[in-house]
Amino acid sequence: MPKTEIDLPYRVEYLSILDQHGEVDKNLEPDIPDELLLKLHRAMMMGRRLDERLLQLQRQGRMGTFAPIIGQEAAQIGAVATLEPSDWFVPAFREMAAELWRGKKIEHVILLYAGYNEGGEIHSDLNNLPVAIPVGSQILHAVGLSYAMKYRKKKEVAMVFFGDGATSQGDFHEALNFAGVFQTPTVFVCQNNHWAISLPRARQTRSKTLAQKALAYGAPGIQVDGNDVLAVYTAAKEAVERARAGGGPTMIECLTYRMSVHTTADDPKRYRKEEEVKEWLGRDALIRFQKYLKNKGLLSDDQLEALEEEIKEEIKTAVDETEKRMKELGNPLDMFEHLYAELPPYLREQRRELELELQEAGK
Ligand SMILES: Cc1ncc(C[n+]2csc(CCOP(=O)(O)OP(=O)(O)O)c2C)c(N)n1
Ligand SMILES: [Mg+2]
Repeated sequence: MPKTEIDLPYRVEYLSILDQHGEVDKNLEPDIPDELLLKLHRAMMMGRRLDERLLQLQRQGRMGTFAPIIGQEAAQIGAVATLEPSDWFVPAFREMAAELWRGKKIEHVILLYAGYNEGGEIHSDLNNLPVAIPVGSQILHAVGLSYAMKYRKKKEVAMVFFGDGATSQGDFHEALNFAGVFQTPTVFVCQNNHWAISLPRARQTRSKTLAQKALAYGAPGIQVDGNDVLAVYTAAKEAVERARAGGGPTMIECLTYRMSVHTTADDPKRYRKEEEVKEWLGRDALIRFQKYLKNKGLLSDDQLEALEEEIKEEIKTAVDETEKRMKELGNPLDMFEHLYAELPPYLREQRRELELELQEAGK
């Protein structure tokens, strides 16, 4: 018997609609209402400007460690914009722009990164999971949520975000396998920003794409230009619609770049070349989208300037109000709450000791 080729049901496509020069492929251009296009743009701008402000606050010692999103605005907003509020949004730890889209307040972003419990408050009216620091752990949670949606015969889907590094975790593979077998309504959004702290994408896997990993689990995988909000939106919309219609999971690999530090505790100059960063500067997601909106007559220089002002003002008000609120929060004794229903004796002892110290210091 001769060897024959097995005809696999999926191939991996690459989707790019708005190139880095702002030129749009008319055949692929999605039909997005003007109002939504401007909303996507505002959300991307807000993500970038808040990111810049948070970095300043951290450098001034007014906030703790955080993971900047700069460069990844299109991958986040393009994907999350295809969800309904009743769908589930499951972030990793670098999705601030998407979190704001899903209703998280700037105040909560700052409080969380400044170390206040209140920043991690669960809002039961929002179908969002909190930030997940253990790499890849949230992918399982998203599959569990979407399995529950299917079990309850609801039409909701779960969209989960993770990085290129997370695809090396067992959790990622278990989650995809379960999603494939049980055809859960899950959309896996991999933000391949080319780095996992100091480990480059090439050291993560020998595979040509990350999207192809879905194929082994019987799910479609697509690679998109993650700095092209139109491409991300198009791919995510198709994936969400398929999941909602009972067609099972999809993985979307967004090719993007981590323009800044891994976290504010990192110095990328020690492990990557400046030329690489410069190359990606030319592929900026915001600039090309602004060109597109200007060409469509939806955005003028004056409107852009006014929007910059409006966003600056919104951030300033949020920072001022949050810092005012911080003065009333942050009892150090809070650290003993929420882990045990009843504190073990050694922690009770430590709590008492700290309480006395605080009293003595007049705090
Ligand atoms: C299970 C686990 N191992 C290691 C870490 C330390 N760590 C934090 S982020 C990170 C890299 C993640 O890379 P990637 O998934 O590409 O996401 P990115 O940071 O690029 O957004 C590592 C190793 C962790 N938080 N959790
Ligand atoms: Mg990464």
